[in-house]
Amino acid sequence: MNADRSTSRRSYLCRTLVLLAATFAAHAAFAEGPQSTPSIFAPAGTPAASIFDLSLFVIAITGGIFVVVAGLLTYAIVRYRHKKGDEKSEPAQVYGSTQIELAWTVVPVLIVVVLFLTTARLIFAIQDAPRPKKTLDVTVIGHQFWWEFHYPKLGIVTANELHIPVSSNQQPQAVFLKLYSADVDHSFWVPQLAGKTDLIPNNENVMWMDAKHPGLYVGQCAQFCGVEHAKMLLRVYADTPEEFAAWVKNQQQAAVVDPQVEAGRELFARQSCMNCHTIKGTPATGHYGPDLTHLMSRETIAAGAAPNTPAAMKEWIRDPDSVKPGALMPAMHLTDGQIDQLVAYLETLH
Ligand code: HEC
Ligand SMILES: [Cu+2]
Repeated sequence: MNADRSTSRRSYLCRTLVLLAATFAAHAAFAEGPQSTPSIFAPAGTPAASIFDLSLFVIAITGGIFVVVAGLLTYAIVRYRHKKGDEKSEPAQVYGSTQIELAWTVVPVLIVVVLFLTTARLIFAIQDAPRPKKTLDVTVIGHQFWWEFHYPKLGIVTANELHIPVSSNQQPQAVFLKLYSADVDHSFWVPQLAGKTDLIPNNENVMWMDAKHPGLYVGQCAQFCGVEHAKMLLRVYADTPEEFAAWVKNQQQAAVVDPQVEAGRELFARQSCMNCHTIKGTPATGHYGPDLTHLMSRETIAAGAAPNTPAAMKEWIRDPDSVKPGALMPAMHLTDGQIDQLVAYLETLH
């Protein structure tokens, strides 16, 4: 009997250890760099890593509760199931027990308090983290259904694809974001780097993040903001210091002026494109849509709804709604020839 019990206890311990090891192996396998889909299981930044650790703690506690409750339930179902010859007898009738009721009230309250305190402590720890010496400031403005990024100290404006320098032990680097909205609530979420933060009209929110491995981190708007919310994707590129410096240098230039695409440039100014889009160094200074000065430095268009290829661009200009239903750029009813000229022009904006 005793021997039996200790073997089962040992096999239970074994299984728990295997499970834990598997969790950590998965963690380690994931932890190396960016994933192709948003993932909370592969933290690559300081805030994301502490959130991941907290979520393991929460899963352990709630998993423990699940095992106890499901175990007792299974035991009760099996042990007290209907048996032949039982028809006459009645189970013991219990009318209230102060002890049991106290236990199942106090214990859950304590558990909830522990979860609440650990979560609140982590939120404040992340928010109040000391600022490292090297920081990058970025202002993020949420729009239906795209992201506007300003780098106030660098004089850069871009959209949907955020470039940040990678953070290493030798050169720790953090990015501080100020978040605003031009219309409705949005939420900035790149799960491998940091937690969610909402962008709220007439309100400033702040958050910070760092990226420990170079590469592309994907995310998305995490707050329903209208018809095209699902295609309001986010891309954060963690560049090596050299890549980042080159990117900054290019973004600071005015738009390329290529005489070969004069027709397209004129068309852009004549159609109302320029009322909604800025192209630095040209009369186009609209702010309703993304800055197109360095459009070709982006890998996607329309907040990740399509790849940045000439074909997708043509389709986008012909009928934005067919690429991204509900997009707030109108179809301009242009001829194929005009669209070709416009795209030829846009393709020069490196
Ligand atoms: C009424 C304002 C408006 C006008 C006019 C307009 N656009 Fe747009 N444009 C937008 C908005 C808003 C977006 C972002 C849509 C989204 O991603 O949901 C956009 C996105 C784009 C993009 C993708 C940019 C990126 O980085 O994702 C291109 C390219 C573009 N417009 C080109 C044009 C051209 C060319 C014209 C003229 C034929 C034009 N737009 C006219 C509002 C406008
Ligand atoms: Cu949104």
